[in-house]
Amino acid sequence: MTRRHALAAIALLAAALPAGMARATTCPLTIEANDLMQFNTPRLMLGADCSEVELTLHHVGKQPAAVMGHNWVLVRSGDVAPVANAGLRAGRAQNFQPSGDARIIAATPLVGGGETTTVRFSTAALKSGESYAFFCSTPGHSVTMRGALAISAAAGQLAAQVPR
Ligand SMILES: [Cu+2]
Repeated sequence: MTRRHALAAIALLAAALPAGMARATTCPLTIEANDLMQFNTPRLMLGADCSEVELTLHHVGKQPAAVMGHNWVLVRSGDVAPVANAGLRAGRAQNFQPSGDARIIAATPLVGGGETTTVRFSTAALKSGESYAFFCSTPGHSVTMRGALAISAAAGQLAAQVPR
């Protein structure tokens, strides 16, 4: 086979791969929480090509989890208040998250100052046109500790965070 033929064969193969066969793209997201009951960003952005997310929550404060514990919970925007209330009833032993609650798309456990936790989740459950929010479900914290998770319409865009 000549070089030109080989290149043509490769081009044909690439064209024959359906879009859905694209390899999995794991997008890292990082967010910080502090002792002042704040996240460091009100908005997290995902590229349209992210098939999986690896979110890392880093508590940059000094207070222990029992005093100033934070988590990161992802739900549809309208579910923040009801899931926060259900989390309150679930209690600290369950990281203030109702167990088996289908409204929770992804969540980390509680961490205290200096600790880091990571959660990996598929974006398959995320629909374009739907509005998603993240919050901390420690009682009272969602008042200030909440933000939006947006999915970019653009493919090929890397996950990014927008500073406050
Ligand atoms: Cu919190």
